[in-house]
Amino acid sequence: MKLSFRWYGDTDPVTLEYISQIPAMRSVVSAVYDVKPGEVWSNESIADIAAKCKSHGLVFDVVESIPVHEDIKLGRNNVDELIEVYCENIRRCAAHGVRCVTYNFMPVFDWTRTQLDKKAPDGSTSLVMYWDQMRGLDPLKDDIHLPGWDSSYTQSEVRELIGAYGELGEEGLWKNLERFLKKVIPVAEECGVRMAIHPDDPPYPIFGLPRIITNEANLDRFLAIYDSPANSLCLCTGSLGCAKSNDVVAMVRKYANMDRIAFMHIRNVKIMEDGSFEERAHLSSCGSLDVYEIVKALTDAGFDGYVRPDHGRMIWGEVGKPGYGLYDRALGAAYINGLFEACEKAKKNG
Ligand code: DNO
Repeated sequence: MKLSFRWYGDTDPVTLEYISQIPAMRSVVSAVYDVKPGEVWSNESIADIAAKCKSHGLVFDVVESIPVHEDIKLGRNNVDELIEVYCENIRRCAAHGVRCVTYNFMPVFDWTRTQLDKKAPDGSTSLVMYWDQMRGLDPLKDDIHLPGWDSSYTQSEVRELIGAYGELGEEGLWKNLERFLKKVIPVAEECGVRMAIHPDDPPYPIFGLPRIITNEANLDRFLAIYDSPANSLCLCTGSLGCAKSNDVVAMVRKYANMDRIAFMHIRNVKIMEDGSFEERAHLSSCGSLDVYEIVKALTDAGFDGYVRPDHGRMIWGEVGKPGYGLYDRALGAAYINGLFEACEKAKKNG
């Protein structure tokens, strides 16, 4: 596996120097952040990220994300033009060494939580989604903002989008995803890039919006649309794992054996009685997922893709971007390194 770490660019308080000091760290996961969805990334900006990573002994070979414009997901009139811009961004990233591009096909909102700083008894804080808080939120009425969401939309635009997705429905969204893949994947194949779709987080409808990258049946359907390693998954254990019905270990085993996982996001979640969930430390014993079994499934399959420790808690007084501080993600990386070393040695020794 290739160990990687997300970096939000020059303004990220977690510097490349710190990232490079994490044992076995290899790749940087980043993006051009000052461009809106639907615009072309400048070669200079991509080259600048690559050069900065290189100067710290790291490789910029994973992009997260090239965002998919809402008009592509909605199949609106300028969709072909927007898909062409998307393809151009893939070509440009590939020319600067990128081998994996992460994206999602979630309507309007990326990941959704109801609180970003829930305090645990030990004083650490983390992101949570509690149903009783969720029921009080209505994006049609309230002006809600979360760091994972595109903040460039005004509230009335959000309202309009929600209405349009309601009319489109799940099958309409599948159709638009298919149109996107049939144009984008051949370009990715040509330039040696693996596209990695991120599951919907959480993997069930929220605010009445259709969500389709949610469970095994839908992942099968997604992969069958274009049968190529360039059309792969970013298998986020925490996103899929917050629905009790998803057997994450079995999913990792199946898709790793098919060589359809390009990127792993590894983190743990604790599912509560009512289906609410809390993000926890990465260790199996801290949440509902068996992270050892997940890593074992990967090593059994000879997985050689990218892995990053996903969301950490805020610990040791760190202040920063929720989910993306240094300390707990670095502990996650150390844990992941340990699991891989143990599983790989056990496999070798039979
Ligand atoms: C959350 C992330 C997601 C992910 C996008 C991929 O922290 O895992 O925001 O980057 O969904 O497009």
